[in-house]
Amino acid sequence: MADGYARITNYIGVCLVTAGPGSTNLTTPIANAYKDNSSVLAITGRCQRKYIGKNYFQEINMDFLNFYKGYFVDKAEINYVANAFNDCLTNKKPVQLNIPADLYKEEAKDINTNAYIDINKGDNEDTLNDIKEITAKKPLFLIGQGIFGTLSYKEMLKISKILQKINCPIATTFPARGVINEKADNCIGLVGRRGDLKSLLEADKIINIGSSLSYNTYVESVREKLLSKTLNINLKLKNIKELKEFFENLSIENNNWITKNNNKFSPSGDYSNKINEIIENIPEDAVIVTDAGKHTVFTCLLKNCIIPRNIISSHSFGTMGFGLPASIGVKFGTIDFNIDREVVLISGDGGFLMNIEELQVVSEYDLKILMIVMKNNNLAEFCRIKNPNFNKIADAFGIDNCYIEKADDISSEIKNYLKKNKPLLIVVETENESLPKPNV
Ligand SMILES: Cc1ncc(C[n+]2csc(CCOP(=O)(O)OP(=O)(O)O)c2C)c(N)n1
Repeated sequence: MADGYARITNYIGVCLVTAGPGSTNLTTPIANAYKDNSSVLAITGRCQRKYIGKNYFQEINMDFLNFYKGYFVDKAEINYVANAFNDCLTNKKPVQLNIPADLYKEEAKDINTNAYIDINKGDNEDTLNDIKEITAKKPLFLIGQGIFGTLSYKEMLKISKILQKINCPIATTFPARGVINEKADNCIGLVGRRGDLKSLLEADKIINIGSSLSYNTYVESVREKLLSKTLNINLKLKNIKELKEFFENLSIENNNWITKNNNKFSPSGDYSNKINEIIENIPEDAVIVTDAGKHTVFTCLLKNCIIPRNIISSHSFGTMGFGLPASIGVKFGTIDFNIDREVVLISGDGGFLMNIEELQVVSEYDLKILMIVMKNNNLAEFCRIKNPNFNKIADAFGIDNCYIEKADDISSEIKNYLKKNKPLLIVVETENESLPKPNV
């Protein structure tokens, strides 16, 4: 939930757990946030300091959550909170703040607000001065989600306009999709494992802004070739003005040397047809949250992203069970930040079962989320599964639900849902379908 909240708001998602088992339950989500560069602040419990290391009830070494960093709070000082918050926000990584029980009884003193770094102090100046001219004949901009820096949500939306004005092809990683409207003439869209490779190969210079260049983007077979012609620009944007100035000061051989690849994947079997029908019936700017599985790939291949965070997925960890809680966090984020977008979860049946108890949160807060479970009775290609009756489960949680067998019925259910203001679970019976081969 905290991860979903952080991604849609481009701010911080905070979660709070008890000591021991509460914290071990966070292992997968924190690893997920770490791999996908998401600002999750995990506040974890601990026994009183005098019992630490003494085999006390629920006492265990807590370092396992420090994939990136963790703070053990040893004194009642607010600086721990300020530093953890700052680290988490500016570095786009999960941070643990572990607070022993006895400290809750003390009052925080010595508040030194100068102890943490001011994120508004520029550290981009060198980068901006160093790179003034790009002389390549076939330059290609590769944009990753690092470009979002610590921009506000509203500023994230403004990047598209700046990028569309550049007369040079622009490609994106999956997490950055929609940073420029994929329908724009100069936008190649997604590149890499599930996207275009031709443009990456043909470019004579790839200017990377904000991509970690993971194997999802620079796939194994062409990785070295691509790395050798990549220029990394380490922009950490704090405001949109910096990006505007960067492009205004940059002299590039402006040309749109590539024709857009229109050979997009088109739906063929039952699974992809139904995913396509869903995509065509929800608002274009909806935040689609996926789980991990075939539905993720079909959604990725069939959706044209027009706005940042059009699709939120577990990109680098591929975590089943991510979708439902992440969609809840996204929904809370849209409420808190006045983001007027529908939230749609597309999940497989296997992944949906992994965190199905979170339906209680959807029910309790009456969150308007469209939850769609693609019921193919299979875990991707791996094996068949027996499913419970998802509709009865939704009934038990007091959530409206329906069961769809034909693709033609998807449209009317979604139209009705959009008119109302409450959650709905749609179970879509689906045949299994093989995925197209990825680029490797
Ligand atoms: C926690 C976890 N366990 C196992 C996997 C390996 N895995 C990836 S996709 C997948 C199957 C997903 O099945 P389902 O949720 O039904 O979605 P579908 O593929 O049918 O769309 C599995 C087992 C994983 N990614 N995460």
